[in-house]
Amino acid sequence: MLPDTITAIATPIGEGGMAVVRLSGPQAFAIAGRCFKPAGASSKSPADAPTHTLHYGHIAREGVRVDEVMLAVLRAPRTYTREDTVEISCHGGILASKAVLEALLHQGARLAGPGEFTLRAFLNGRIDLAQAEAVADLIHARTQRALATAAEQLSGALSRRINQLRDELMLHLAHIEAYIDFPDEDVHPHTTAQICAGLQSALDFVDGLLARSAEGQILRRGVRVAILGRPNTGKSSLLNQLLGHDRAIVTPIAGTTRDTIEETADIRGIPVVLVDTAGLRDTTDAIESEGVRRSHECAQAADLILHVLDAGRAHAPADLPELESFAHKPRIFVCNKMDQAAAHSRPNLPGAVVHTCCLDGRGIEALKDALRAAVWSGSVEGDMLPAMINARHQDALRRGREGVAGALAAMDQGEPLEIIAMELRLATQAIGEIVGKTSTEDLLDSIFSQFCIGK
Ligand SMILES: Nc1nc2c(ncn2[C@@H]2O[C@H](COP(=O)(O)OP(=O)(O)OP(=O)(O)O)[C@@H](O)[C@H]2O)c(=O)[nH]1
Ligand SMILES: [Mg+2]
Repeated sequence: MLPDTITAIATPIGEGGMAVVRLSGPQAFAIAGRCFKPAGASSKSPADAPTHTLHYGHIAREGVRVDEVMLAVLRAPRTYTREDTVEISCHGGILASKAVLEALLHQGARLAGPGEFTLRAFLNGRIDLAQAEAVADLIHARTQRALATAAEQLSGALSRRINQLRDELMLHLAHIEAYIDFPDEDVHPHTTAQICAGLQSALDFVDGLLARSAEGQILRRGVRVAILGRPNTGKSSLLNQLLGHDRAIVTPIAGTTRDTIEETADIRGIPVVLVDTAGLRDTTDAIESEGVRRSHECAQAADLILHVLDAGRAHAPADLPELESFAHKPRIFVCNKMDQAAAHSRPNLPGAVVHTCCLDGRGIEALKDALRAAVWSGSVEGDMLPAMINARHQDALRRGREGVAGALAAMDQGEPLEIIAMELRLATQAIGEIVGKTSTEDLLDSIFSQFCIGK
């Protein structure tokens, strides 16, 4: 149990119907009791209230009524932090919730730091580190898929598999250490074969998780997709089609779009930041040429390029420099205006091609599929566990993999058992870091400082 009692406004700052102020720690009921005046027929003071009950009343500070509230009493250990917790639902709006918060601070609570409630949940053993990270992923999720994956991870899906892996590695390690303790005994070939098979399957499992790490990054950060091409090919029309509403101005005049336009869309569960750009051409117009410069800049920053071509026009020599200048990026060629009578097919495009018509939306669904296929790693199988593998997990998995591979190689080459044991110890330690079996204060700081206050 941590000594002090922390409090924070858990809802976003701003005007709203309601706000929630949270209070957690050993003094939660005493502090809340000094501020709360029960008013309902069955409302009680927090210290006398049964757990998981709701009470109507007022928050007062130095005898002055501050707000009319509903107060929830949640007794340890069945709470978010595993500590005694009070949640006060007060009126929304910056001042009302702040007044309630100040009343609690005045009675001896301390203002919580970012993520401190979740940190306590971790320190008190309710969730592990991978689950704590999933809380942040869940809050920041921008698509249904990201949300579902984070929820799965929060429920412990990844942690269970990681713990299982760690247990298996420890078991192999224990076996080997037993042989080290009895140097006269030779390792039975059957045991060696068993350990090798076990380590190999551990390796496969880690590789499977590492293969999903790109997915985690995509779900967390999204992908940047630049829509590029010659003027008037239908880039802005394409943006509007992908968004499902008329965001950008569309006209038959070449050079309509000057500034870049950025919008986020949920495409097949992936958060995609679409950037519409000015049509690429040589121009003497100062504004347009600045637009063209920005288009090139967008191409540089993008993860993927949608290169829009006018299917109604034959391949123009002017297209060539652009075809080459984006060749280093993953790209999809969008042959737009497929409805035009003179529509040409472009057989020699160096990459995936999708034909679209932005007037009636033909080909847009196929384009969404192509987009998903281009950014989602092909190596991932559908029935594998969904996981938000982040950079920290990735690093730990890589080190774990190195240890397991090292142990396997050492066994293969008949190296002393001590070497194998050392490699396995490194591996179990690295794998344990993912769920926080081994963690440092710096690491906890860096993880929880990314949370919002009140979580
Ligand atoms: N026939 C036909 N016309 C289209 C299609 N898509 C767009 N257009 C028309 O083409 C013209 C140019 O469309 P925009 O979306 O403004 O083209 P853009 O590439 O953004 O042009 P700039 O911003 O000038 O570079 C408009 O008149 C659109 O209505 C299509 O699939 N078929
Ligand atoms: Mg445009």
